[in-house]
Amino acid sequence: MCGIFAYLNFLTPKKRGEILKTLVNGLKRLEYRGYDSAGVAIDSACSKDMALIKKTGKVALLEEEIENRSKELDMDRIEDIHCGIAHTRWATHGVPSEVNSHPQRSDYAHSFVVVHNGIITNYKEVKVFLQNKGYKFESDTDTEIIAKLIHHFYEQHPNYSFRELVENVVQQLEGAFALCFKSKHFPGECVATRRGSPLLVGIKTKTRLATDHIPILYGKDDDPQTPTDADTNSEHRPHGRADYPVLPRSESTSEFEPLEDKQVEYFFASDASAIIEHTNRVIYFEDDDVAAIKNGALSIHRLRRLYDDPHSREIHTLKMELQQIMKGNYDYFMQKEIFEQPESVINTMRGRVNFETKTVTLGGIKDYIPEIKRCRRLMLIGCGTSYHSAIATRQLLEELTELPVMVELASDFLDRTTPVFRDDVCFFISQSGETADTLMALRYCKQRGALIIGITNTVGSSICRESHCGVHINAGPEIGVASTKAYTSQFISLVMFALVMSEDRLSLAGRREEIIEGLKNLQQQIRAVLQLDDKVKELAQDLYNKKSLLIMGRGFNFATCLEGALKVKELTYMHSEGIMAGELKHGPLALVDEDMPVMMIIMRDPVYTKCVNALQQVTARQGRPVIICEENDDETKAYGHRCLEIPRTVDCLQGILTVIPMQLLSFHIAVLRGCNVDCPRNLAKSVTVE
Ligand code: G6Q
Ligand code: GLU
Repeated sequence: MCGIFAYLNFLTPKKRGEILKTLVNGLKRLEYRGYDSAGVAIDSACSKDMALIKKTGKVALLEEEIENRSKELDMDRIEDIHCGIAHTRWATHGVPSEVNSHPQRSDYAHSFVVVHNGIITNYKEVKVFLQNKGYKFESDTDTEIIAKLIHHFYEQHPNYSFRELVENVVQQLEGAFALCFKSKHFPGECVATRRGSPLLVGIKTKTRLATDHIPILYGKDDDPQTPTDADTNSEHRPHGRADYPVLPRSESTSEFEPLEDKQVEYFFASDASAIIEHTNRVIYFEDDDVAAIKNGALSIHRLRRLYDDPHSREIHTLKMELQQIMKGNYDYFMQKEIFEQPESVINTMRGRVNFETKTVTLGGIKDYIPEIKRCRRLMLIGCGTSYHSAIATRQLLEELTELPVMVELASDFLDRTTPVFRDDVCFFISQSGETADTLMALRYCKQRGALIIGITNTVGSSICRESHCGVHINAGPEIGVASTKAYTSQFISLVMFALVMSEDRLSLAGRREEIIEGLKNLQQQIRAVLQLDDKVKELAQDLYNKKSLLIMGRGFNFATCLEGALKVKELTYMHSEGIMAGELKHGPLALVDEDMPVMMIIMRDPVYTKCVNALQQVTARQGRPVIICEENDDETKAYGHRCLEIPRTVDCLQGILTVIPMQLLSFHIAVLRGCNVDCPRNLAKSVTVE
C-alpha cells in the first residue's frame, strides 16, 4: 500500500513551484498510506529531460530537498501544459532508499517513469526477459520492470500511442497495481491504470462540466462477448518465444472533451483525500481501466467488453471531509484496519500461495530452506501481539515441521540469557521491525551463530536489515497503535512457512491440502465474521461498564484469548485476562461467579470436549459465558448467555477468524468508554526502548 498522486494542468498556466507544491501536498495527504520514502517527477526546467527528486523518509524530507534544489528547478517558470507524478512508498520489494523510491525509470534518459502501488508477482520472469534484451536494473523493486517494459515496447513500436503502450504493459503484469506513467516522448500526457489497487481522478474546470459520465472506449468491437481462453493473459506471455506479442492497434474514435476552452486540471490519486482540496468531481476507476489524458482530454479504455460492462464511468461529486476520506468512512484507523483484513490477508498470500497447484513459495527464505530443515529447533521471538501470532501457530509448526518449537517473549528470553546454538533457527516477529526488545534478542541470537529470520511488516526496518532472510507480511501500514491486521498477516506468514517446510512430506499431503483450501476461503470467511459487527456492538453495551473480562479457550484458539485480552486491556483500560481453559481448576476458577464476565471460545476441533468441560465448570459456578462457537452449533450455543457464531475453517486457521470478534469487541468497548482508540494512553506504535 502506498500513495500515488499525479497532477496534469492543461492550458492552465502554473509556476513550476506551484506544480511541485501541489504534488508534495498531494503526497502529504496520502502519507498515512505509506511513508518510508517519497519522490516526484516533473519536466526538466532546461532541457527535454525530466527531473526526478526522490528521498528516503517522510514527505517533509522530500519537500526540503525540493527547496534545496529550487534554483535548478526554476520554480518561477510558467508551464502552460505539464504532467507531474508523485509517490509515497511503503516498500514491499527492496529497502526504503532513494534508488528504490518511485518514480522508477526506464533508463538514464527518463524516457518513461512510473509510480506504482501494489505488488507485481511475476516481476522476476519479466526482469529476466528484459535483462536478456540488455536492460540493466538499478533498483530492487518489482516496479522497475514496468518502466523498462514500456520502454521496450516503445522501442519496438515507436508509432504506438502512450495509452497503447501501457495497455501492452499491463497485459504482461500479474499481481496488484495502480500505476501512473509519464514520458518525455509524450509531453503533457499521462496514462494511469489499476488492477486490485485503488485509483481515481479528480477533474477541475473553470465552469461546470457538461456531462456526468465519461464513455468507455472498448478495444474490441463494442460487441459484448464472454471471455474465451484466448482472452486470458497467458496467451500473451513469451513462453520461450523471442518477445511478447503486442496487441493490435485500436485508436480511439472519441474522447471526453471537458469544455469549449479546454482549460482543465486533472489529479490522479490513490484516494480522494489528496483530491478534495482541488475539486469534488471525481471518477473512480475499475480494474483494467486504462485512463489516458492527451491534449487535455481524458479517455477511458478497456481492452474488451464483457456482457455486463457499462458504457461509461460516472463523474461523482465528493461530499466527504478530509478526515473521513483518510479513514475510508470509518471513524478510527483501528476500525478501518480491522475491516481491511479481507484484503490484507490476500496481500500476505499474493504471489506465494498458488491455489491451483496447491503450492507455497516464500521467495525471501527459499534459499535457506535446506538449512532450516537441518536445524535443531525453531525459536519464535516477539513482543505483545507479535508474540501471540507465534503462540497461535506453534502447534501447526510442530505438526508440519516435526521440530521442537520454542515461543519466547523477547524481554524474558534476554533476561534468561537463554542458550542458543549455531543450529538454531530464530524467527523475530515484529510489525514495526523496530521493537527494541525483539531487536536485542535478534542480535543476541545472531552473535551465537543462529540463522535469523525476520517476519515484519516494514521493509528496511532494523529487524529486516539485520536478519539473514525473512518474510514481509505485506499487510500495509498499520496506523492504529493496537495491532489488528498485522496479527492476522503474521499468523498467515507463519502458516505459509509451515507449509513450505512440509512440501515434500507425502504423509502430510492431505493436511497441507486442507490448509491451503482453508487459506483460499479465508477472505470470504473474514467478511462473514465482520458482519457480526452489530452483534458485537450489542455485546459491548453489556460489558463496557464492567471491571474485568476473562477470555478462555485452549488448543488452536488459546492465542485468541491472549490477544483478545491484550486488545481489551490496551484499548479500554479494563482488566482482562486470557486463560488457558485447561488451567481453570488450577486457580482461575476461583474468579468465576455470576457477576464475572466470561467469554469462551469453543470450536469443533480436537479439544472441543475439553472446552465443553471447562464450560460446564464455569456454568456450575453460576458463570454466564458469552460463547464464540461455530456456525449452527446449537448444542454448544445452548450453554451460552450470548453467542457469536463463526464460520468453520480448518482447525489451525480458526484463530484467524475467532480473533476478529475480539478486535471488534475491544474497539466498541473503547468507544463506549470514551477511550482514545487509535492512541491508547501510555502506549506507542513502535517501542524502541527496552
Ligand atoms: C498491540 C501492540 C503491541 C505490539 C508490540 C510489538 O496491540 O501493538 O503489543 O504488538 O509492541 O510490536 P512490533 O510487532 O512492532 O514488534
Ligand atoms: N511494490 C512496490 C515497491 O516495493 C510498491 C510498494 C508500494 O505500494 O508502496 O516499491
